[in-house]
Amino acid sequence: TTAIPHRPGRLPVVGDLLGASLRTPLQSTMRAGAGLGPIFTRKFFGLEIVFVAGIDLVTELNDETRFGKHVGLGVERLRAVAGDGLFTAHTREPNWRLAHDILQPAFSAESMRRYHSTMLEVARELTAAWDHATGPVDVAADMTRLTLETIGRAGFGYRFGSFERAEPHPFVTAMIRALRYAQLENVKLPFVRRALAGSAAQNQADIATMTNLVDEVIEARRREGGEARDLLGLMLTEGHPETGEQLDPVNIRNQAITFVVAGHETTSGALSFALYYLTRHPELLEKARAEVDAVWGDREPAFGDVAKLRYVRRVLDEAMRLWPTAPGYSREAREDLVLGGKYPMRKGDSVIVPLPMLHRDPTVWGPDPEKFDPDRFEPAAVRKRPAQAYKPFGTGERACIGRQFALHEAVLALGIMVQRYDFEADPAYELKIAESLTLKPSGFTVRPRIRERAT
Ligand code: MNH
Repeated sequence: TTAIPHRPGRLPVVGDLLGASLRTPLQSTMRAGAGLGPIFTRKFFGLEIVFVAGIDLVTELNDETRFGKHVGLGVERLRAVAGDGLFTAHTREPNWRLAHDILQPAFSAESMRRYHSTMLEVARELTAAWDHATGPVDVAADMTRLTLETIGRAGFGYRFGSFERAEPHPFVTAMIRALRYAQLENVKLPFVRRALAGSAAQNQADIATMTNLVDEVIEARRREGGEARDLLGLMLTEGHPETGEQLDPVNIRNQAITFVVAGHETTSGALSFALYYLTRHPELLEKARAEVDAVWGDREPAFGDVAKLRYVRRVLDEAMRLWPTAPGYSREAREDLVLGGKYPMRKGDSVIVPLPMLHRDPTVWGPDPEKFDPDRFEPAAVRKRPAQAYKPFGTGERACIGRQFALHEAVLALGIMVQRYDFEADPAYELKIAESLTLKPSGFTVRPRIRERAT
């Protein structure tokens, strides 16, 4: 057995706590792991966490016969919010497969086709707001308006009214705080935790805000009935394709919270990073715009026009390479085994894959992994890379169920923004990334100005 490297200067009792940034655990991990190679550990009090960031070891971890999803760290903490909803469920809980099989049809090609007009309607609300913007707009806040409205309407037939509000919807405020609270699960010092994450009472109130809202949404649908085959419709009426078993009311509430949160938070960040990189690289913005002009012209895209924006898609892929907005996942050993021929693991032992580090592995991405270059996602380049090199949507049977939804929505929205506006960004802005389990650029603003030809 081989010792796993860690930063020098590990202290008794507190371990690697000094120098760790509790507000930004992912970025803290990236700094701690720099130069340590494909596997390293960090220790906080009695807890030692193993991180795996190199392609060969991650390829092993993604082998579903030897490893599976581990519900650990922040995700375990989120069970207070989302219970046995799809994201936080243990694979062994019967409700995971039941809900997975019932909800899968909501993400079929046929369903995506139905969401298109809703996605377009919400994008129009964004452009209506931006057309009249008198000053800089906060990109992450507006992308959150867009994605929250989209999942609300497409999944639940519910309008949050995000574009009519000056402040974020109370659900979002409660959610961000609840996610931060969960993120600080491993902070053992109660006063530090409280200072950073708020009190347990506040957390209970935030969970209640979220639960009450989804209860209201579910109640309204039960009252009004209707034939909608959206997520909520499937949850309330559909049985398992083989057994006919239906979801129970508590699980439906857990799924509703799960989908409202998972269905908007990460897509919002991905769009925000993509726009950030486009404003930093005017020549790439021009290239994206030339594509949109050629493929869409001045028209609104039909469903089939969205997937034709190959370059816009690569911009998003590359943004999610550098800053995958769900920045990691955990894997656990299905049995006693040896990882990489060197590191013994007992059944149930787990490790974390910090995706921004995997996505910068120099053996895969070359000598300048920090460079933003959408051409890395040209089909010929993708074919040359190992299959497990790029995992922004996770891996295996527990990978993201909403991937197609997110990509259709994001390509559509980015296409429309590029089609309609020139962007003036503050050249002095330096990328600052806020973490609340997911990643978002913080304080990034642009002034959108309608292009001459788009009026
Ligand atoms: Mn999504 C799981 C990333 C958009 C609903 N999602 C995951 C995982 C990653 C992920 C990574 C796996 C986590 C793990 O292994 O612990 N998701 C994303 C990203 C985007 C995204 C980067 C946007 C960009 N996700 C969406 C959207 C929805 C959604 C949109 C819903 C409409 N995601 C889920 C659900 C799961 C999940 C539900 C859990 C699936 C399961 O375990 O069965």
